[in-house]
Amino acid sequence: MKSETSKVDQSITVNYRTCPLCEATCGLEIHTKGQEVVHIKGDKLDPFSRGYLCPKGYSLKELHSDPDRLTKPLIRRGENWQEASWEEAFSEIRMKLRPIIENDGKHAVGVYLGNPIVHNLGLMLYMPMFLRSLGTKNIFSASTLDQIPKQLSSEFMFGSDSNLSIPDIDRTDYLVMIGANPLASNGSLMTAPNMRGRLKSLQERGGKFIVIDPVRTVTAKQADEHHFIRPGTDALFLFGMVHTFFAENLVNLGHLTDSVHGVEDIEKVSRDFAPELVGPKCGIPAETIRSIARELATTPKAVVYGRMGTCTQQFGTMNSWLIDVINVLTGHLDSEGGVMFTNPATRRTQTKKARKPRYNRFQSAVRNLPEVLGELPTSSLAEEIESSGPGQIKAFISMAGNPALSAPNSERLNKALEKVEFMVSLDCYLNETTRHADVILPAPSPLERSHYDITFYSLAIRNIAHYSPAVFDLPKEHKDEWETLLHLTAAISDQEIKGDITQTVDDVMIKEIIKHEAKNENSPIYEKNVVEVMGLLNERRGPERLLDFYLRVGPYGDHFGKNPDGLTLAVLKDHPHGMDLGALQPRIKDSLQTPSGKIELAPSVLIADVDRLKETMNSHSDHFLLVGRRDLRSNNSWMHNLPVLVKGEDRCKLWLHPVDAKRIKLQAGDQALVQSRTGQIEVPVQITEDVMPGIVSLPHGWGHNLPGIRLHVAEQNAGSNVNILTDEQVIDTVSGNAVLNGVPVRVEKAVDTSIGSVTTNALQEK
Ligand SMILES: Nc1nc2c(c(=O)[nH]1)N[C@H]1C(S)=C(S)[C@@H](COP(=O)(O)OP(=O)(O)OC[C@H]3O[C@@H](n4cnc5c(=O)[nH]c(N)nc54)[C@H](O)[C@@H]3O)O[C@H]1N2
Ligand SMILES: Nc1nc2c(c(=O)[nH]1)N[C@H]1C(S)=C(S)[C@@H](COP(=O)(O)OP(=O)(O)OC[C@H]3O[C@@H](n4cnc5c(=O)[nH]c(N)nc54)[C@H](O)[C@@H]3O)O[C@H]1N2
Ligand code: SF4
Ligand SMILES: [Mo]
Repeated sequence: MKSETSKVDQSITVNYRTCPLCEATCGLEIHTKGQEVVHIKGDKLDPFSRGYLCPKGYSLKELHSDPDRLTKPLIRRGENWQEASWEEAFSEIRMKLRPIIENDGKHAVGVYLGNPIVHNLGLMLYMPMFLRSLGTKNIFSASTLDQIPKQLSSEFMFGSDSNLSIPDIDRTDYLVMIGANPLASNGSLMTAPNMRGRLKSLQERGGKFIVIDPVRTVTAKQADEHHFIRPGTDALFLFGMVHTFFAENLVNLGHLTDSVHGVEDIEKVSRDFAPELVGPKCGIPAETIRSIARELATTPKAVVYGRMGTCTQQFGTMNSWLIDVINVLTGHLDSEGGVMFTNPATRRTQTKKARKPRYNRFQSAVRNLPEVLGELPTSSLAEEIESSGPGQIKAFISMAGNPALSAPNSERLNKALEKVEFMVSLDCYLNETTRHADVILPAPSPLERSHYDITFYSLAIRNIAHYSPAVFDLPKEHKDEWETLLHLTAAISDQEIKGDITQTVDDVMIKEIIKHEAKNENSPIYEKNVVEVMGLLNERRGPERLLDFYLRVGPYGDHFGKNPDGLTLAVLKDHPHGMDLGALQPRIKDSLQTPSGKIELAPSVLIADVDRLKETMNSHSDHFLLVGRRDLRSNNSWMHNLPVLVKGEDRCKLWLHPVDAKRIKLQAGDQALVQSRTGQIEVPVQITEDVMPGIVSLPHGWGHNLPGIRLHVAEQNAGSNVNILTDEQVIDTVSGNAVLNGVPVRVEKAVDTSIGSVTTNALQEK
């Protein structure tokens, strides 16, 4: 699987490859010499990123050569880790997992799926089969620490969570950005490299963008307007705008007039939220709310976009819903410069069969929380491990996830993970989560696997397709993760599977997928013979064959001969810098999958939730409210072991407004003791007017000071884990999503500053 290359000099090979680290999908130009990376820069010929990259793109060099990165399976033997062969590791897993499944049933196995899965072609393509064969309802993921509210509101409104509305930022003239900081995060649910450049272009063409955030972020500083908002009050702000549309006769569905259900219901519920009433609660003057609403309604190309900050709070689903309600009421949904639906190259043809929302089909055992899109809230993971009784999780599999740092009340989760009878991790590090495992299966370096951003091209602001071959051959003794998933599938199976698993199971799986597709009367291969299609596919196994299949039946595909000039994997390989398939086009009629065939503007579950908003409207608290913070050189919890990303000043600091600092007698550099219902940490203070008074901010993903980890660089600069403070009991009750922002905390000067940044709870553990 050597990459397409062009020779610059005798010894250097130039490889073109999409960066798999964040949602921006930048094209990289990677210079290698033998098995070493010499240099990484942005690929100027990539039609999407045009040479842009951030410091993390460059860090792939250090990630590839990180001596702490695992390359061999590890099996726990008493207190020690033993390197093992893959055969030993899989047979250990089978020996320990099968009895648990046989005695306690399939739901006794819990799974946690982490964020890097969506950046990994093999894991994305092979995970559904693995989860189906496991059959557990105890599936948890980073989605319920992040965007599931948006997925759920889209499932209700548009009939599917694959219909996420994406802001058309290259063509809009007016952007209201709520709870997002793309200049640090590089954008989310809005795949677009070089956000700084794109936002600048928006301004240069006479447009305007407004940021609504309790922090004056780097993005807010570039914006035309920034308004501080009190954390957790976005739904009031959004309802204030909806109210204004109706009160001032600004509703204009435009081209959507015949496609919307429930406008009257929205009008009715919005009556109680006049800007004059909600303004003081969210800290934004009524007149500002009205004027933003007016500008949104009267600018032909305008859009509201909300992200992390709007999802990870108690009204996450309501916010996600109201954002799309506003885009619909102003006629900006499915319209150029508004929010649009993508048409990715691997999009599956819909069966046109409308289905009910995938919601609340089962509940969690302890708190009875509703299932959302096949999974349960990660905020309930610890209790599902702790509480004995039917459905208790006894065995646990973590895949590309670090919930021991990423999930709320991580102290409780760490204790719970100690209790599971048997745990397997698929990961590249021995870290805060995988230290609890009994078997760790190593993931290859990102440069040793091929790549195609199946997820992010479905969230991109243009239709893009870019296939990257592996930069380095995978060493023989290693396994790519799709192979590992096939072996794991075999390991949990009730019958022992003999022979070459990566051949046999892979063939069975793809046959099933083709058979299913051939039954869909809207598919270009409807009623086609499965064996014939198999014969026409790329002769490779694994992700390449499956990707080729999806590309060929997709909207631009060759449709196995019906559209001979169409897309195949071979065509993509002839475009090493990637292909731009054009700007987003209106496609609502083709996208909607609701039973009514219309946009459901007022889903009953969401309308019913409005009472909860009213109940909290007058609540007061004398606590500080803690919000999160991302930094360009971070990637959640797992890249702090790379010197290029952690050198320089300590970034795990508590931001505090000068007025507050004076009041509680804290000075820059002091250690603050921060306490919440769930725990306490000590962190150094940074005083800044960039946070709203009453608000404090801390980044997540730090706290690399736990015993048993193997992260030699990260340990030097451990920082404190903010999720010791976040509360697993406080959730968005509709989606079960974690509340990671607006967490009530007390802040005071730490008594003993000699403790440094070590968390007090971690000290107890040591
Ligand atoms: N450098 C870097 N990039 C990343 C990541 C990373 O860790 N580091 N993580 C990746 C991941 S997994 C994701 S999901 C994306 C997230 O990408 P973004 O959504 O852009 O995430 P953040 O930068 O956390 O921005 C969230 C903003 O919400 C604000 N906020 C907090 N509470 C509230 C509130 O109640 N209301 C409002 N209106 N705002 C609020 C915060 O102050 C913050 O500025 O980033 C991705 N990219
Ligand atoms: N307080 C607070 N908490 C947060 C957030 C916040 O803003 N504030 N953000 C939340 C968000 S948006 C998210 S998405 C979650 C992320 O939560 P998680 O997904 O649980 O955490 P990550 O830090 O992304 O951990 C990724 C894990 O995958 C491993 N890994 C990396 N690459 C690969 C690979 O290719 N294969 C395999 N098998 N493993 C790999 C890493 O070593 C690491 O163990 O965190 C959430 N937690
Ligand atoms: S912005 Fe994201 S995709 Fe681009 S180089 Fe940085 S981490 Fe990679
Ligand atoms: Mo995320």
